[in-house]
Amino acid sequence: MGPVMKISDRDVLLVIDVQNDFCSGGALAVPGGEKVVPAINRIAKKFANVVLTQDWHPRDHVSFAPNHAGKQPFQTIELDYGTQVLWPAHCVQGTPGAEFHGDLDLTGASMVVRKGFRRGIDSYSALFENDHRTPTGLLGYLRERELKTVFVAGLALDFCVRFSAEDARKAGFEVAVIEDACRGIDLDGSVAATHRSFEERGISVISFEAFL
Ligand code: VGL
Ligand code: ZN
Repeated sequence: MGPVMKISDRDVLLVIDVQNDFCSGGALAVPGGEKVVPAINRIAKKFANVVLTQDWHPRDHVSFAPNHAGKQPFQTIELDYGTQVLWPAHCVQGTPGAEFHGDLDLTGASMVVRKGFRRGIDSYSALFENDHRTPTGLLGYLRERELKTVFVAGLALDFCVRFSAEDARKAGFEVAVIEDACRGIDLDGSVAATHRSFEERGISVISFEAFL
């Protein structure tokens, strides 16, 4: 049987944060994070447009628990843009943890978007930082390239994949999340909340096998 999904030149594969710190042994390891790599490599070959994101924080970043006296990872704080989860220090600019997983095949990617590089603001989404206003520039890229459908894969399903998919949908793109090419962190039911949100917003959830 041929592929169920016909990929067009207006489709883009958005690969979120497949970096060492989100994989086994990393500073903010997502369970099974590295397992997304073979699936992403297989489907990326079929897309004419592939964009990668790279979480890219300064060492004094506001989202790092060790930068807040008395705070532990996974506690939250209130910032002027809303509630912020505090994470272990991760994806520090220029460190091995911030590099893409060594087995990720980057050859077909046309664009790498770095995010989270401003000290005072986190950025889960590939399109807007966590104030929902500061643009990364990716929305302009997608529009200027006249791309229409955004397929999302990578890490973590319930944070950066979720926020990226939701922002792309809000901006008017068709959006499909390739569920088995993602893995979640799952804090306080955040994976279940992600699935409910995708359903409410008309974000499709598909399997990477649809492309094979
Ligand atoms: C992410 C937490 C902090 C992600 C990035 O890639 O989902 N999560 N920074
Ligand atoms: Zn981060």
